[in-house]
Amino acid sequence: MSTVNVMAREIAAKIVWYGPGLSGKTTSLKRIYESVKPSLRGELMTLPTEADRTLFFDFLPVRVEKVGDYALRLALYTVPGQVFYNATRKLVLQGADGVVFVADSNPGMEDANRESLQNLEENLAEQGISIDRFPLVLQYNKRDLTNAVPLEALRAQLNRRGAPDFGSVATSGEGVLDVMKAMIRLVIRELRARKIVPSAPRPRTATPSLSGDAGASLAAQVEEHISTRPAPATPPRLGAVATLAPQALLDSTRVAETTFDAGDYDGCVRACIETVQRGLSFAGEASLAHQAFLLGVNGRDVLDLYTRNAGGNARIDDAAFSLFVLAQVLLRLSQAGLPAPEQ
Ligand SMILES: Nc1nc2c(ncn2[C@@H]2O[C@H](COP(=O)(O)OP(=O)(O)O)[C@@H](O)[C@H]2O)c(=O)[nH]1
Ligand SMILES: [Mg+2]
Repeated sequence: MSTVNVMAREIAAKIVWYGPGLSGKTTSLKRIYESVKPSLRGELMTLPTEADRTLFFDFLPVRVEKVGDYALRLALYTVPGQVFYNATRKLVLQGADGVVFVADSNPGMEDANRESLQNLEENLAEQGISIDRFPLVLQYNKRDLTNAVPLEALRAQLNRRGAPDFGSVATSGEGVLDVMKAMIRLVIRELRARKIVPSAPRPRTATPSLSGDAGASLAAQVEEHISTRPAPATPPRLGAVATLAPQALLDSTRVAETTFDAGDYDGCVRACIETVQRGLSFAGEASLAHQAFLLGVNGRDVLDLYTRNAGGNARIDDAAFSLFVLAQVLLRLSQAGLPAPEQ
């Protein structure tokens, strides 16, 4: 869901690392994090479950080179690969501008690779996007395994379309940046092809493109930003974060998720702050920092959440961060058995 901030001359694009569980998505994002200059990157946020499998998503904001006059900000995400997390995958995939598909070269994973690619295709199709016309890069990971499936076989199974593809060893970092660079090139090509970087603001009467393909979300976002920003109607549904919410926080958690889906990032940040505040209060009468400490929630994240509210100009990464903090709080509350049933 690229957003263009004409005033700040900034474009934000969303890239998602997709693939079966344990194929190396989180490891890849960690390597990218390490190789981006600290001044250009935000914090890598991951929310692991106890078994160290990513429950929601990893999230890494990165600022890239200029595209024309515009700075490009990337929000990099991974999805949980396990079959039963499809609701989360759909949420993370929403509005993506590009996908890196991380396949596992382990011979036992051939079916899982194919199923995950199929799942990607279906989830994109639900958004009206054809995978054949979507910015896609394939990353055949774990090339270091002695019994790795030959590259040509993986290519034949997963890349009939001939998208850019690379072998990689995420644990050592080999190939990971090639994947990242190829993805950025695709995103920039898309921006240029669709004249997303406008030379001058367009008239307010411009109508969004409805072609439903890869660039539509980019184009629509630009139009939306330049025109009067109508709030798209989104049917209420239970998203990934809301599944964690206790009854007392369910409504405001839903608000946080639906505003995110609708692109109302300010609304999302506000709803997250309100819900986090109420959630933390279940830890007893204490300062915010003390409540966070008692629950085992990262206090710095909570404080950082409050800064995202300033200026009323929240971006997608602010909103994603806010949902991330909210998910942390809800997870800790449920682990602590709070709020107690009589509350
Ligand atoms: N041998 C090998 N192991 C890898 C490679 N990349 C990731 N792993 C291991 O595979 C496991 C799952 O990686 P992770 O990044 O958490 O997978 P995710 O579920 O896709 O996020 C971890 O134990 C990693 O150390 C690789 O290129 N080669
Ligand atoms: Mg992971």
